[in-house]
Amino acid sequence: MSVGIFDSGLGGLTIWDAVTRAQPDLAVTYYGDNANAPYGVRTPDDIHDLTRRAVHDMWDKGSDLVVLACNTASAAALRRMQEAGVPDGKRVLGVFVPLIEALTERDWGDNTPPREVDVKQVALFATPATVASRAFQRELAFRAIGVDVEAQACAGVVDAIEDGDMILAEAMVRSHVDALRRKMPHPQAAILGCTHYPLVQDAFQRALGADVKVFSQADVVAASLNDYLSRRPEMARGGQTRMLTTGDPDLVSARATQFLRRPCTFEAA
Ligand code: DGN
Repeated sequence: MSVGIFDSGLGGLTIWDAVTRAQPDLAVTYYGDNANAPYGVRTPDDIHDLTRRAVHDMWDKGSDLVVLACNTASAAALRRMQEAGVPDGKRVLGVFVPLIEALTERDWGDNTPPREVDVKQVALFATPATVASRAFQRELAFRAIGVDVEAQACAGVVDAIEDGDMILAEAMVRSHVDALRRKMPHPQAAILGCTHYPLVQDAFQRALGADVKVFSQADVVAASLNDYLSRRPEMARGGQTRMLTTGDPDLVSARATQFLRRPCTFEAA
């Protein structure tokens, strides 16, 4: 069975890329719900229903462990799906907990009591939908982690990256960092809470300065998945690497190859 990586569209390919480079022998199924993308403009109920349907399809196709690479889907669907209960032997994970673990340098799965963390001022950069959901702050509060989070909704950055206009994307990053600094002048760490931002990570780091630790979701999720599978090897035995889409496979393959600058061949889901 392969490990599943789900995204509403192309963005999760940054995570797929980091995972497959970190673990070349791991079978990973990427699943893009391109027919229904983008999720960012949909209602939380709609995002939950679409995500739930796709995850069940991935479980049926042999990925017992599914990672929701999309922040928008994680924010709207993950906790609801976990609370509703997942079938025996199946798992669905999101992207916020690995980020929190990286930020606090500890594993939050063991219910040990909270402790003081060194980082106190955290900047969160994400899409307007993720910022509006406050899911990241909710997960921090759930674990009683006392850090100040200032969120900046980075309207336009995803579209500029998808259009391949990196000059515009980087200019937008600078302006969003300026806007964040007006609210929080001296963040100690920055979370890039969107699948697309690893592609402009250097621009974020330059705009924030070398003294701000930038957490890239792709690297963080790849490291966390590696750790998770080392403790549960049965979730990753066998299977094959493949890319599935609910959209038009030829169109999605061409756009994905351009987006990731790495050959991508999709099949119909
Ligand atoms: N995949 C989405 C995310 O990580 O927030 C970005 C794409 C979108 O929703 N427009």
